[in-house]
Amino acid sequence: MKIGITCYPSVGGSGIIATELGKMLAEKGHEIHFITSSVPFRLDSFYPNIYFHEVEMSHYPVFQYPPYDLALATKIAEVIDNEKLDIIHAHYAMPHAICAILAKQMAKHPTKIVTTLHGTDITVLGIDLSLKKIIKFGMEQSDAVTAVSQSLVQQTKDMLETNKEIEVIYNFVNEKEYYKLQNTNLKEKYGIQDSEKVLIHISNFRKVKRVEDVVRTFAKVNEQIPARLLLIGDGPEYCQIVELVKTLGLSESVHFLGKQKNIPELLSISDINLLLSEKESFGLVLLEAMACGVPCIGTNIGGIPEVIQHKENGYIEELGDVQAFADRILTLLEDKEKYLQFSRNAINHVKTNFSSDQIRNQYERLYQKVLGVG
Ligand code: GMT
Repeated sequence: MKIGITCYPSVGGSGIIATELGKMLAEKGHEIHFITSSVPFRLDSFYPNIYFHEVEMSHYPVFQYPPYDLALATKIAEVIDNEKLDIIHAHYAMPHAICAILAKQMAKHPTKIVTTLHGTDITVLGIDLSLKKIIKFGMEQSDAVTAVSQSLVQQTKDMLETNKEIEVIYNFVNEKEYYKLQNTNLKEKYGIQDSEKVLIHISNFRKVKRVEDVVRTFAKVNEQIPARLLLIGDGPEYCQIVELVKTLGLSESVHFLGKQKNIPELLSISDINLLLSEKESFGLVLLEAMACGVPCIGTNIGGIPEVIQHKENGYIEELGDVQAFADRILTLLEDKEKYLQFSRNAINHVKTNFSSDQIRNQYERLYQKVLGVG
């Protein structure tokens, strides 16, 4: 098949999934065309059947806002016709699915549109009344719609009041990159003693990620056992979190590492991963951590309970219950046998339910279904 993929190319779960899926489909012999504003950051090496089409913008002073969405729609239409694309896979309804629909109408070559909902388009934009109608339009006009969790399907149906069929296709992790690395000397580099436990949180530091709860949970754990907290990522809450860490007197034990590429290595020196969000349609970082054998603590929110198996490979507690998060972490870290069992369960859970082959096959079957082949 000839498949066009449009997504946000920057760091973030949706960009990672779109790019890794493109790479896997290419490995299976499909021809992949990324149509984005810049080269997706995970497209880091050469693949003979992956093409990149940059959406170019002209900056005329007469436009108050550069019309990126229209430029994207035009580019998609151009690529559909020039490359005779069978499918456009849009990651996010807003604006990608809407641009794809416009492009389909402009193009001469017939193509089908598959849209994947990743969360923020529905959970945030969907409640903005000025955008609700157009998001609903983008979704309903797509030939097939998928969502990354059952919870997101339900939320979409409730918020957009739609009967459109939405198939759950979970996220996956690239097993070639995400596994526990042995003999890394990272702990030494950060001055972490073998006797210290390592907690990790990875996010874009948006308010919804509740990084403050992560720090407060860590403070409670650190009162009982020697521990360190690795904070990976950057975003709007960063400065406030730095202040909080100082106020709590934790500067020596909390490491702000900013945006990092060596996530598997950082996860490999970590004992527990925390994702305490108030909105989360899936939580790709949970899969990444579990693939490296790191049990996770998460909130009873959105898709998180579909990823963490409570009392099997991690714990789910109510949003904001910092004491409960800390108690669970302490129980797990103080019981070596139980910890090892959780760690093994985590690896098996990812292999069994979120393997890249399995998820790629699901997308492939969906493409074939909308094309009426196979
Ligand atoms: O979480 C974010 O703020 C980034 C956003 C994105 O565009 O990557 O993540 C969304 O899509 C990911 C991939 O499907 C999911 O794992 C995240 O849970 C989802 N974020 C939210 O729902 C807040």
